[in-house]
Amino acid sequence: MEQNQFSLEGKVALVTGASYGIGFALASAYAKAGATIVFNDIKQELVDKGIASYNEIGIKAHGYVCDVTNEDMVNEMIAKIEEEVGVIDILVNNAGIIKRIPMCEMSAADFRQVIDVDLNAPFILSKAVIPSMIKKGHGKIINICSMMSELGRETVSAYAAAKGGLKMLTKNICSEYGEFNIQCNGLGPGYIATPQTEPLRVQGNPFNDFIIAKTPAGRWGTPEDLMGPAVFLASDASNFVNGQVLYVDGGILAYIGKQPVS
Ligand code: NAP
Ligand code: GCO
Repeated sequence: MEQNQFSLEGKVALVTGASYGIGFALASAYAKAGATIVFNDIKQELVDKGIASYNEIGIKAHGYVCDVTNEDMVNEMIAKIEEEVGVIDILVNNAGIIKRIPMCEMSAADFRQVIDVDLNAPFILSKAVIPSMIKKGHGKIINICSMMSELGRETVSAYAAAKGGLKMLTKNICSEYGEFNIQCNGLGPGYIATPQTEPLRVQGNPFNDFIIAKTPAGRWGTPEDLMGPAVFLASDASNFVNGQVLYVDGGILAYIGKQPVS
């Protein structure tokens, strides 16, 4: 076994949408494992806020303003990163949105916007980094999937369609580029306490109790729960793991749910 095959020393990691939330936690884990951190966000003020947050925990992060759905902006950002920081070894397609609307009340524009950020953008980002990964002889692409890559629920039709598609994009990148020593895997968080799920966790929302009853761990996950699995997928320790989705869900996908007390 290689010396410390979990080390990311000398690697450049781009985590999209990582000013806060899950992306921030993953980028912080990568920095602690030795990687140089690059992230983007849609607004300069969020990039500045993100850089300050990374600085607070002793991480010098490189931040770029980029809307991941805009292919020209993405290509410009990747070129700038390669010039200013280095070729990207690890790409985490983390940026994502959700719109919780009953399907028959959802506009096609809203549906398209979710697909654009959660599925089209990972395609755009992956297409932008793969050629340099091939030249370099290795690469890691990690797509942030979801319980909704496997399950549906009311009001999240666009999100589930996107995250289900993202699971299949993951398998396809594995199939098409595995021969170039590029590993593309999904990381599937369960229900995690971040700004995205805040509306579900507010006091008195029955969904909060539902998730706790549905999770063998009996709690919401935290971004910190994802850090170790994310380092594994970004490191040499997973060089023969490809096209998989690693679910970090406290057991939700395996469990029918706590029996109601009669
Ligand atoms: P979050 O708190 O809402 O953060 C999402 C991040 O993505 C924000 O920084 C946001 O920036 C950025 N973003 C959104 N649209 C963007 C765009 N077009 N271009 C660039 N950046 C964009 O979400 P989170 O909970 O950390 O989730 C991160 C990822 O994990 C998402 O893909 C989500 O689907 C997935 N996930 C979350 C959970 C969960 O329970 N929280 C579970 C499974 C999977 P702005 O603030 O500028 O919008
Ligand atoms: C929802 C939640 C979920 C989580 C996550 C679960 O409304 O059901 O937002 O979609 O964000 O994706 O893995």
